[in-house]
Amino acid sequence: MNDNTDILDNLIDMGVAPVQEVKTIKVIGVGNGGCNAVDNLASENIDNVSCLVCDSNASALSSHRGVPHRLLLGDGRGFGGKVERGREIAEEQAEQISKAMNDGAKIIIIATSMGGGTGTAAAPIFAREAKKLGLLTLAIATLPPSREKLPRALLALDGLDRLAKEVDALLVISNDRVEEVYSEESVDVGFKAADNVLCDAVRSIAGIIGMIGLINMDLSDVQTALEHSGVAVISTGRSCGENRVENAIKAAVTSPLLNNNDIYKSTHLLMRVSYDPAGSRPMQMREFRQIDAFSAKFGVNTWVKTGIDTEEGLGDDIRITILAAGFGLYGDSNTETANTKDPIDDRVRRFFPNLAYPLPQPIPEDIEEEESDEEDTAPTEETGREREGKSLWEKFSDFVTDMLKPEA
Ligand SMILES: Nc1nc2c(ncn2[C@@H]2O[C@H](COP(=O)(O)OP(=O)(O)OP(=O)(O)O)[C@@H](O)[C@H]2O)c(=O)[nH]1
Ligand SMILES: [Mg+2]
Repeated sequence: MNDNTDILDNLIDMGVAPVQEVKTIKVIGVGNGGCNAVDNLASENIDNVSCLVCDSNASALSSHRGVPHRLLLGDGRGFGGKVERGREIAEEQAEQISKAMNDGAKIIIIATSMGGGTGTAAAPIFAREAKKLGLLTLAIATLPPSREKLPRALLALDGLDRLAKEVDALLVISNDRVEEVYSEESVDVGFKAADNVLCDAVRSIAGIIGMIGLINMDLSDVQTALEHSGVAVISTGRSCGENRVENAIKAAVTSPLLNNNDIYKSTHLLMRVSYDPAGSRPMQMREFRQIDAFSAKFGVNTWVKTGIDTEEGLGDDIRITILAAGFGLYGDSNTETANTKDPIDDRVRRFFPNLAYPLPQPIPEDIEEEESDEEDTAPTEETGREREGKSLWEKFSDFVTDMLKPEA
């Protein structure tokens, strides 16, 4: 990674405002899954990055010894999946949340696992407060595995929606996918791979904003690319050999854990190309053609910037960092909702492919009674979901939402 200390020293010499120990990027873990990921990241000590962990479970929070900045939500006993309670407490502590982010950082990256009471509730509130401070705000969220069934899936999707509305850019990782891709590995390796999506994104952004090269990119480029951008892929690939540029790009964009099928619908694309001039194969002009081939897959109106820098130690490898943003969470080309008749159905199918569907029988009692008022409408897979404007799915969702409401 490039070190810009010299430049900062010069600024001081020139009498420009004194440079404080301000880190441009602040990564915040919210809830158990998010804190674990940030704990992993903190051990990497990436330049220009500070970390904060936030949880409602005091003992879990104190276990993250590698992260000195911690914020406890509530009384320390956890929210036990009660998202309404989580939201209430996080709102009460909104001022504290805001203060914790207001230390000169310019980019906030929130890591969280959707589906529990803490991350689902508090992550959108962190994002909202960060936006109020005028900070570029990203989130990386995992979704619960299908085995945790419908109530948690719906809770997670609702949380994801709330989060998507507050952040500039969002990366989504499905735990089902992690288990599928790493099915032959230990749990530790699988979860580390999921955490590595966060590490990779943070390293990539820190690398781009710190780069000093033949063609530079900086914080403003990252801001332009990610502001109000919807879903993003931020990743790095490295390769050697004949088609090393093409292969490095492939490695960066085909991360099996990201829902990045729609990457070519991006509105913004930043590419950082790094090579070692002292290696036996410094980058050749003709290798730009491999970058062109990738760029050609994007629409003609995509805003594209390519930065190039050199890095000792890469040898004959080329490393490519890709930041592609502006494609929608639900496959459309902007952030908001899917344009389908039954968005809940659509999202469950998209994000929880292993969840038994259509809904398992029997249907909860109160819904069954409502259904039985209608004549000759024994639910079939097709018709049962779309009656009276409110689908069975939505009714079930209402039922689950009521069930999850905290007792008065
Ligand atoms: N990938 C990954 N998923 C996790 C991890 N920890 C929990 N999860 C999943 O994330 C979802 C939310 O769980 P937690 O993060 O424990 O929930 P929380 O935000 O702490 O909320 P409460 O404990 O309910 O207050 C669950 O579906 C878990 O299966 C983790 O370290 N990595
Ligand atoms: Mg927890």
